Amino acid sequence: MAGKKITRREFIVGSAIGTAGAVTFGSALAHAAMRGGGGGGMGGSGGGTINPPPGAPFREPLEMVNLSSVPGIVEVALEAKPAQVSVNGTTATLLTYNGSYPAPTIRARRGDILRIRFQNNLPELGTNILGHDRSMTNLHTHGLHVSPSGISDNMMRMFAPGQDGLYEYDLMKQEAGTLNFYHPHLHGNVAEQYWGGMAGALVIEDETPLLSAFDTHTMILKDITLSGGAPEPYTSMMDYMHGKEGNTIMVSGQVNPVLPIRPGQVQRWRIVNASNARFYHLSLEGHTFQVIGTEGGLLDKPYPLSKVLLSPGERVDLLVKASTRAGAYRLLALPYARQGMMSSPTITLLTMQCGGTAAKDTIPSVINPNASRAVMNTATLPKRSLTLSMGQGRGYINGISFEGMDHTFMIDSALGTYEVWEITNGSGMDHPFHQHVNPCQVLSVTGGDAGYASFLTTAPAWKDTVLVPKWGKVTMLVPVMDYGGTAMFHCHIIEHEDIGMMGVWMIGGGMM
Ligand SMILES: [Cu+2]
Repeated sequence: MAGKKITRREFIVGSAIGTAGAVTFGSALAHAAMRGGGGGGMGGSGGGTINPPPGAPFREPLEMVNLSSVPGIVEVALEAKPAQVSVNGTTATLLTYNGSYPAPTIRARRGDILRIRFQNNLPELGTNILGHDRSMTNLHTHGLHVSPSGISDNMMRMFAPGQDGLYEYDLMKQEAGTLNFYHPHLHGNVAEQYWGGMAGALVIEDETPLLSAFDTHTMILKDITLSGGAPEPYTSMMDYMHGKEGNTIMVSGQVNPVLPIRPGQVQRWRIVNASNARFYHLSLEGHTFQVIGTEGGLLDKPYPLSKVLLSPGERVDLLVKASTRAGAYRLLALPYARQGMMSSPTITLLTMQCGGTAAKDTIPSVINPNASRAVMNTATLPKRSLTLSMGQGRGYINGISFEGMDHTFMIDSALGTYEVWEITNGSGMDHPFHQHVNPCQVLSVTGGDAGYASFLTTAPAWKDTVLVPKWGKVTMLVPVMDYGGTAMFHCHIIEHEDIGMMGVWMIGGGMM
C-alpha cells in the first residue's frame, strides 16, 4: 500500500480535420451559430454534429524508451522541440516532445525513481500577446504525488532554448494503477505550448494482475486547429477568455480511429482530456461504461455510468464490455454547455468495431478493496474558501490574478493535516480546478451535471482535477501529506491559468 493511503487511513472511521464530414469553426462563440451542420447522421441538441467517417485502425501512443537497466530506476530523455507531424493527413509543424504527437507514454512503478533528462530545443519564438517569452519552458508531472521542491515537480524551474537539466521524482508514495500525464507549466505561455502538442501520458503500473488480461488502450483526447501548417496562433484576448477549441478532434492523434473488439470482450480504456479547453461528455453507443478509476487511483468496484463528463485535465479509467451483437458503435462526445447556454456539437471520437469470435469475458466485481471514502469530522478541519472569477481579460482566485510569487493568492498549509477547500465559481463558465501534489476527495458539488456530482460524492474517488460548475460550488477534502514545498493550484482551462487563475500552495512553510 502506498504510504499516502496508510496515512490517510489513520483518519478513516468508516469505509464506506479536415476530413470529409468534419466541420470547421473557429471559436467557442461559433458553436452557437452552428446548427445542424456537418457530416450529419445525428441530430445534435443545439451544437450540430462533427461526424467524420471511420479512419485508420486505432494506434497506441508511442512508448518512451527506458534508458536505465537498473531495477527501480526509470530514466528517459525528453526533448521539447518543433517537429513535422501528420495531423489527420495534413503535415504541420507542431510543438512536441521527442517529435511525436501525442508525446510518448512514460511508464514507471510505485517505488521507482523516475529520472527525466530534459532538454529545451524550442527555437527562439519571441513574445506572445500576454508579454511572455514563448521559448521558455519547464515540466509538470500532472497527478504525481511527489515533492514539489528541488529537481522534482518544481514549477519554479525554467529552461531557456538550448538549456537542459534533470528532473528526478521519487515514486515511493505514488499510488499504483494511475494514469497521469506530463506537460509544460511555465505561467504565461503554457496554453500555446500545450495547444501546439506538448502533452503525453505517464502511467504508474498496476500492482496486481487483476486487470492485466484485458486489452488496455491509452486514449489522449486532444484537439487542434491548424493554420498555415502550424497550430492556429493566439491572436486575441478572446482566445484566452474562452480557451481554444480545435476543429480537429483526435484520440491519441487520430480522427475517428477504428478500435476492434470481439463480441463479449472486455477492454480497459484509460482516457485523459489533454485538450486546452474542450470538454468531453463521453458516451458509447449501445454500451455502459464501467468506471474503475479516477486520477488518484483505482476504485473499490466498477461503477456503471452511461455518460462520463471529462473536463480538461481529468482522467478516467474504465472497462467496456462489448455487446454480443457485432457492429459499429461510436464513442461520442455529447453536447455540453461549458459556458452560458452554448452547447458543443455531438462529436464522433472513435468507432468501436465489434466482430469476430465471441469472447466470454466478465467484469470483475471487486477492483481495489483498499479504496474507501475518507470519513472524518470535517467541521474541525481548517477551511479554505476560494472564489474563481474572470474579468478585464484576466482570471482571478479570491480577486487576485497571478502575476508571480509576489502577486498571488496563497494558501499556507501544515504538513500531515487535512483541510476542506470550498471552491466557488463566480463566473458563467465552468472551471476545472487542479491542485498539484495531493489528490482530494469531493464532499459536495452544487450545480452542473447531476451524474458527475453523484458519482464523485459517493465513489471512493481521488481527484486532482475537479470541475467547478458555472455559478456553482465544490467542497473537497484535501490531505496535505508527505511533501513540503511550493506547489500550485489553478484552472485547467490552460488559457485561464496563463491569464492568472492560479494560486500558490505553501506546504509546510514552502520551499523553493
Ligand atoms: Cu477556467
